[in-house]
Amino acid sequence: MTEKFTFTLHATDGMARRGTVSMPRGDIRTPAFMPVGTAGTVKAMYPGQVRELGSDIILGNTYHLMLRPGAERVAKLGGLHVFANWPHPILTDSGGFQVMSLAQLRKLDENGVTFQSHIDGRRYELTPERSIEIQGLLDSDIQMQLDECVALPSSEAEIERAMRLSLRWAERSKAAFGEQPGKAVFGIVQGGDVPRLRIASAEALRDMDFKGYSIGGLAVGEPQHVMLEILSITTPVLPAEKPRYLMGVGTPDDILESVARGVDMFDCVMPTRAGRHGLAFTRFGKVNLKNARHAEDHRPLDEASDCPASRDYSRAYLHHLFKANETLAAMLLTWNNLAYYQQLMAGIRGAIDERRFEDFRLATKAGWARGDI
Ligand code: PRF
Repeated sequence: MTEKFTFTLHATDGMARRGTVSMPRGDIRTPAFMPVGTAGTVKAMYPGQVRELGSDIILGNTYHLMLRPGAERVAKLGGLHVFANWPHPILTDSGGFQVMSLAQLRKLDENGVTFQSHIDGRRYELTPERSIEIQGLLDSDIQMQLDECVALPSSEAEIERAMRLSLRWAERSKAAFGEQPGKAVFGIVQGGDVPRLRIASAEALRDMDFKGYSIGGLAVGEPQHVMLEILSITTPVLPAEKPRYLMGVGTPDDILESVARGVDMFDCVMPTRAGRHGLAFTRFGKVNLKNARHAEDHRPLDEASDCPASRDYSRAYLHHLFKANETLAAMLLTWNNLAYYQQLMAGIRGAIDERRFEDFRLATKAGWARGDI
């Protein structure tokens, strides 16, 4: 822990990096997976449980929290860490991405984006300055610039327009954030699936000297190989001594392949959302507990796991809980999935430390390929 936001690289193995982000509220061991706590809660999990699984940081959303309960109210109640009983680091997304996927009657111009709440239809405006103000009211440790993410496929002209706008918003976000030694605002690389635009975006952000860099605009409709090719050309442009965060990614395989291309931080609703819908992640791949073939299966998801959810409940029981629509179904599978994701990250970090990441990558993929035994 330090007074200032710092990033230390401990080891590299190929492009894979092992590091620590240090800040006043704690250290983040990288490569890191950040569970998504959209509305101030990692759904179906107690904060203490999320921590115990090895999460050093969770994510919160400007968009959801500004609508309900409101950023000023969270500030009055002591900030998001106090409000949500999570005293460790919190990263917040800036809101633009969620506005584009959730809000109604959106209007985007040079100044920012105006929209109607998906909850009560009220009108709001989000500018780069207001997004940073809200993230400050939440007391977020790692804040994101406001950006525009276009879905793929999109035309090159549209991708370039959004990327250039995001660069102008990066300048404004950084100016609004000012100097806050224990916190950071990250610039977000955009540029879709166009290599020259990705490189231009990463170079321009690099020259603005952010404390860390996000890679946005991926996992938005393109095939995995395209995402990985874009990562391979983007990370070499970013400064080696700053952390790199791939936004909204992904599956265990996406994470393994992105670490191999130099990414340090990840967040995704995959383990939590899939858990609520009956999908379990294990060392042997995915298991859909809603499937009738589990109705009389005595075996737990993984008898060798040290997570009670993975070890102490039969697949038959989990299947029953989903069929009966029981709350415990979502709780147990979310727990199993976050435990699996954090075990994967710990495995990745150990392998990079010992310079055996490539063996680890291949062995992990071989485990998934064995299928649901
Ligand atoms: N920008 C922001 N948040 C995001 C994304 C982005 O491009 C993505 C894309 N995968 C997820 N979350 N601000």
